[in-house]
Amino acid sequence: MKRQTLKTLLTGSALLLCALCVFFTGCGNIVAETTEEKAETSSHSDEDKLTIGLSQVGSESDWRMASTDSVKAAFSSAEGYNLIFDDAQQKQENQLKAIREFIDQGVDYIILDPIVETGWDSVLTEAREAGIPVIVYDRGIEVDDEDLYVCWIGSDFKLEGERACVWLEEFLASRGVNRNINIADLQGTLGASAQIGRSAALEEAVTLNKNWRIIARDSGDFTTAKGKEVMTEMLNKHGRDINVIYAENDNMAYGAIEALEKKGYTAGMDIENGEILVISFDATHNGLELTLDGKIAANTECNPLYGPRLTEIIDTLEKGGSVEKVTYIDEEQFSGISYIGTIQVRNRPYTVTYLTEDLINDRQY
Ligand code: GZL
Repeated sequence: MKRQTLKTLLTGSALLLCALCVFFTGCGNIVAETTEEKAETSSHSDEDKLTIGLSQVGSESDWRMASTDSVKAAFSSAEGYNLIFDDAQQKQENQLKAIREFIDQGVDYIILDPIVETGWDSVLTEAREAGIPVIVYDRGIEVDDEDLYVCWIGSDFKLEGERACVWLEEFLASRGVNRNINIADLQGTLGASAQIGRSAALEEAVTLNKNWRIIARDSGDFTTAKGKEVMTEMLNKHGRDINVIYAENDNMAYGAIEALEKKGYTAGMDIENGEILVISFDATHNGLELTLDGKIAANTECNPLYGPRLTEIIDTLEKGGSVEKVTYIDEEQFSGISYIGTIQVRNRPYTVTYLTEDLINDRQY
């Protein structure tokens, strides 16, 4: 029997059974709610739902997709929100346009993940004049008047970079590596606070380690494709002179590893025997799988799960409470080797978690 005919027969029986239930129990209307409809049905009427305008950077990376999933789940209709979500496709002009549309629509709150730090003063002034509070998350902004936004919650990107570099120092010392460390820096989107912080940490580490040099630096825009393209150009120019790749996010690390393996090089930790050591950020699922395999030597987490953090901020504001102007989130660091368990950064210990498959599978993203 064709699958479709069988399905039709089963559906008809199910409806007949429902009709009989209604007849005998006299219960209300048959509301054949699909799972999705059930999910959309909320105890909140539309009027008392908060309308949130959220401007997202884009969909450039695994991290970004996890971030989007988190905010969409937290601000769902079932949770009592009307979410207007805009994907700016990594263009600031799209974010500016979206924010102005949110203002025109009279949303209750604007939430912004700013692709770059600057260029927000005018549009945030318009939001303030419209009486709409702005919450900034993940990446940071630089504005003349800090009162243009209620608060910022995000990562300390320079600390992430310092943790990555101190781990590298510890690793090289543990292996007795004294040769020149020639680093290819795959930068994120230029002007993004994640790029600014991670790049600054590397520059600082190079001044502190006399045998470290940045011999190649270019932006891979946080994407796999651009990371591969830029890494290919770097390898064409520098070849095996490069012995460390500092990828400022996992997707560029994926691209870089593809590029070096295509040239017959090996991503690994045995620098003394020609392997190229890759440092990465984000600690996404695929990034941690590569870290477990040793293709990424150390991966510093940048946690994307902002949904619950943002609803908590809005809940506090709605109750007339006050929130911290600046909140840094706690983050972890991972490696596939077990013998560097703690590092000292900014005069305090930070744990480096030894990765296992179970640990990776237990994570939320
Ligand atoms: C950092 C975040 C960065 C990630 C990238 O918080 O903004 O943007 O590190 C993402 O993966 O594209």
